[in-house]
Amino acid sequence: MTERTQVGIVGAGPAGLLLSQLLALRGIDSVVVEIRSRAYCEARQRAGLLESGSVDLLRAAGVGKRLDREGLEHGGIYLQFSGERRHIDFRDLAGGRTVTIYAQTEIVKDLIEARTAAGAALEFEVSGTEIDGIDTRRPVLRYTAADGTRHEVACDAIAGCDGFHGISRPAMPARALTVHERAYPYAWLGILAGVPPSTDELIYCRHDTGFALHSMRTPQVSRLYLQVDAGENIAAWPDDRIWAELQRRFALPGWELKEGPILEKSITPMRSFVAAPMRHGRLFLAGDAAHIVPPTGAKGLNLALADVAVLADALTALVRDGRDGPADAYSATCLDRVWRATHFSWWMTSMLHVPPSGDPMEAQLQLSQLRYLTTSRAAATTLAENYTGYLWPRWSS
Ligand code: RFL
Ligand code: PHB
Repeated sequence: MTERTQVGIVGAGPAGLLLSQLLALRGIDSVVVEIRSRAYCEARQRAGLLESGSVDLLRAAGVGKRLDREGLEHGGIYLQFSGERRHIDFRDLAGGRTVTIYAQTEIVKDLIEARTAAGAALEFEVSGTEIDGIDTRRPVLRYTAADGTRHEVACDAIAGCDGFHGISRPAMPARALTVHERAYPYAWLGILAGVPPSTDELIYCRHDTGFALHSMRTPQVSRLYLQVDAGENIAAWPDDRIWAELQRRFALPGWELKEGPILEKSITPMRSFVAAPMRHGRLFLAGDAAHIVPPTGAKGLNLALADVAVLADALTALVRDGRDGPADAYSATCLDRVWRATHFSWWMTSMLHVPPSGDPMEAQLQLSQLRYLTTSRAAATTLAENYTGYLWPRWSS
């Protein structure tokens, strides 16, 4: 079956769904194809923290209603180390800017609902996704739909929003791409717990036995993470061991970590990865398809959404107005912000995690940096400015 659309989009994660929504606001049609089921996409536990630029963009995209009602606005974070917990006040340090807790699962649900209500072409459970002709003005997206029919869609451009393990990045000629990569010698064990958060704002904790993070999803559900060894097996972590380790790392006189049923647990490896350029011919990469950061800076989802704001403008100019300039600038515009976030995420990660070597020199350097951050306004401002979002692209609908 041969069809026609303006933009073919691979992947219905936050990047692909938001791109389809923003393009629709500009009157540009798209086809989104996704290998997983709708239920799987809506349940996959991932990010939870939005920069204010992400919140503004989702509102402008027309999917801000539930976010405004249910999102939890935070004006800072806590840094815990050497048995002390110190607050970093973003409102004061970053010109009133804040961050918002609203789960990626909820953003994906809101976007799928909006796209579906608009009658968009959104195909779940596809297989055999292929991209062809990216060096021409009429690239082709092929896939087999859930009902077994093979589709061929002629496009003006294709957006690869299919995450780190997708097919889009490998569809670019290897010689055209430069890859920068770093693997970290630890991983995160994350849990979702059916217990009200024990804190009003996130706690990033450096402990001699490893990093821990107390985040949340709702006033009833907590999200917590523990540094574990790279390659660790989840079977080695029964619930009581997880809580015992969380209790040990977060311990503070006069404060209690409340425990509850563990609803979900998983281990995530940590890596930094940047592939450049983010465009070849008529194929454009956005989000995790082009770059990965370790989660310590809470940047992955925010980078994906910001890429899409730039890409929606670039594609509007290219396919609707016949102007090449913004598409030509797309990769460089995004990579500036991507490298800032890559540095920030590496810096937060290196400052808070205990290397397997247990190097005492490293420990002293980390503690000195943490004391500096919590005593110098200049140092704290650097953290606040990056954490709340630096270099946000402008979006106007
Ligand atoms: P996604 O979400 O991976 O979506 C890609 C989609 O493409 C589909 N796909 C294909 N579809 C069709 N054909 C193919 N051949 C396909 N191959 C793949 C996939 O099924 C999927 O649905 O990428 P996207 O949209 O770029 O979004 C990126 C974010 O998901 C990611 O960066 C964040 O979750 C990272 N992240 C965090 N980011 C933040 O900004 N703040 C956080 O607090 C935060 N916490 C986290 C995180 C990631 C984590 N994990 C599990 C990696 C915490 C964790 C634990
Ligand atoms: C989360 O809530 O999942 C979360 C928050 C902050 C991070 C990473 C993950 O740095």
